[in-house]
Amino acid sequence: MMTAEYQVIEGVAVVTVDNPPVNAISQTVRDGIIKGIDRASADPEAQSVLLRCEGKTFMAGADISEFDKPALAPSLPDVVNCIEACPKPVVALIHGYALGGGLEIAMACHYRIAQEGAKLGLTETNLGLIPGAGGTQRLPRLVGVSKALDMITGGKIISSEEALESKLVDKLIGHLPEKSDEPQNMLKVALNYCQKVPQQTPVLRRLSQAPMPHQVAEGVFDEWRTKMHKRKRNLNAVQSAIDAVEASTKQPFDEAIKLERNLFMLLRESQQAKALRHIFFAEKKAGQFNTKSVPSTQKIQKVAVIGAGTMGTGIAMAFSNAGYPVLLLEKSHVALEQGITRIEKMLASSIKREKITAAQADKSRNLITPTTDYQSLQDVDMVIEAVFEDLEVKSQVFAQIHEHCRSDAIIASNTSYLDINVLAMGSPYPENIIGMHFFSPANIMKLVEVIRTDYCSEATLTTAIKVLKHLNKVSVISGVCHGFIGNRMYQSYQREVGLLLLEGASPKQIDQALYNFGMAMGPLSVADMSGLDISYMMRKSLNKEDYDSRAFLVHDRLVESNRKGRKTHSGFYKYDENGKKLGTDPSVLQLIAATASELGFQPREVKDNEIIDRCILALVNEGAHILDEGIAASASDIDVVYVNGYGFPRHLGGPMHYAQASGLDHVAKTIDQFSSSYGDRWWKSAASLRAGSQNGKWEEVV
Ligand code: T1G
Repeated sequence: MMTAEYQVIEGVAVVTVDNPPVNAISQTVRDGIIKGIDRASADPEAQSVLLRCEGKTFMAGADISEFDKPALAPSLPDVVNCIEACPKPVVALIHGYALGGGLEIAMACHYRIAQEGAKLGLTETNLGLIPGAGGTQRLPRLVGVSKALDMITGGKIISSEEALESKLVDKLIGHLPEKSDEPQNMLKVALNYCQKVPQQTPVLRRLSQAPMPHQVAEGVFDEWRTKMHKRKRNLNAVQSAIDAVEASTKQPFDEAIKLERNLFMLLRESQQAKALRHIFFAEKKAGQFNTKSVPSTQKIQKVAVIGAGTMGTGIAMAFSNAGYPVLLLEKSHVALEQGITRIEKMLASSIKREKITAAQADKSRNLITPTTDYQSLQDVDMVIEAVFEDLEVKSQVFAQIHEHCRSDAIIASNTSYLDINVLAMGSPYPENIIGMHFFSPANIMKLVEVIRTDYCSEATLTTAIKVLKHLNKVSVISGVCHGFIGNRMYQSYQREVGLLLLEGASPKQIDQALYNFGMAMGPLSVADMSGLDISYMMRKSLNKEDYDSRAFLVHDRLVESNRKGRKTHSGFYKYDENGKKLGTDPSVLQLIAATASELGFQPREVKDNEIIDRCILALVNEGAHILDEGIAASASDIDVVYVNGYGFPRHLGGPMHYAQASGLDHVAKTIDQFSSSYGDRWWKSAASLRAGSQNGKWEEVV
């Protein structure tokens, strides 16, 4: 398969890139484009050049999988310079995505036309990089400094309409009536455009020769640095991107481009870039599994959600937002009404945050049918149960579902930690039973743990994952254990938090230390936000010997005195009536001290790095046990769970990648030290950790 074809049509040299699935700019593509441009330059039959792509999209950026290998010539800057220097006008025809290096190539072209619906962006900072082929220099010359800073620091993707408005593209091609002939029709319009552009390319169309972008007020760049320190804290690439854009306003192109390249090459080798590449590919890999055969998948057209509480309504909206008709079933009209009110609030909030339009909200709302009648389940293809987190209650609901559903309907439980095998064993069709653990808010969070019971068929598993892909979710397959992957690891993380409190660290110190490490929120703030009573219930479903009860005695006593966190305006912290944190509650510090004394802890000074090591390595060690038990298929799957479900810093790649970057041998030794100093059985290091990186379960995805 050619990756860059050449043909002349009506005086236009058409260079076509064809590298499915996203026309990533691999070495062969770079080489092919240069060969095509050189040929067009010398071809007397060609008065202008059209650069286009086959398939679903224009170039979606450099080939990320090449970044961990030695750089191969020609480089992307070589391609960009060749295009811009072409003596004949070069036009880029953009459809689908023009991202990263793909947009940099388009900006090296002298003209850009885009199909309506195309999306454009310099997304490199999402990968811990900056544009490395002139993007930080050409974009400000096209759209201005502020727009360029916003796009590059945010790694933002903009619409074709916004691109036209900001002069990033010169012309839009509407979706043509004959959809089936669209590529040909698009080509015809583009050829026509190419035949009309001036044969002599105006100098300003070569952006490297265009004047520096308009001067901006002094201090603008420092304001962006401050803003991004907050919004994209710890991400080095964003600060480098601001430096490179600032250089575009203060140095000639040829000098500033050298700074851009140097910054790019430094970032390319950085741990953050490696971690972000890891998690990018890990998310693509998640949800895939080795199948004995190509399993059939069931067509899912209509779903039902049982339970209209926070989770049930969020799940119902996740489906209705994706265009599925949803039955929302509750046991009483009062509960149903409360659920509908909750949905209205969520829709209003999504509109306010410009996540959806009012029209989309109407469409989604109209797809949800409230009911209290189990008879209405008879024609649904999939049911998701999201009732009270109690196995007995769920078993009763499953019995009612089985009474009214078709025998081939897939039935999922949204439980976040209970033994779904018990529900499957009680079913007449255990092969149709699966877990779909959505994370709250279910209409927003991308992560879903798909729990494969001991009885689940491959068809059921494949169908569930396919449906979740339609919901734009990231699925991770988990086996059955208490808490599955995420919550089981989180229990070990919170155990260390609880012990550190008893040893003398304050709630504020623990939260601040882990926030500074990069966690989205400190663990005690998270506990207050989600409700201390939720984890209290989870612990009550365990046998006492299955967890370190000392670590949770303070949590339990808070719940038992009705201090359940933000919802009761008091937990580890105090909150005002709007839920705003007012600071540590002094009575909680007294409770911690009294409990510590009762348990025989001698308060001591605890250092921040001990807090980080114990909490993060508790995650890693439990994750390694989960890996060894086969509950998770790979270390990268565990990373996907933690980055998408628990606020683990994306630029560290997830807990398992973080351990690998720290050195598994070093991590195993540290855990063994914890085991000897704390003596308890919770620090038994996992076999795969002790085996070190030779253990195949830890292979990196890139
Ligand atoms: N390189 C290599 N593989 C890529 C790729 C890329 N840039 N983008 C996607 N893939 C793979 C992906 O792993 C998956 O593989 C398949 O293509 C389909 O992807 C110098 C340095 C374009 C919006 O950040 O955001 O240019 O799982 O499932 O949902 O300045 O892919 O099938 O084996 O995501 O339709 C900048 C990253 C690079 C774009 C399409 N580019 N890609 O989403 O498909 S850095 C990006 C995406 C750069 C220059 C710098 C999305 C997409 P598999 P998919 P999709």
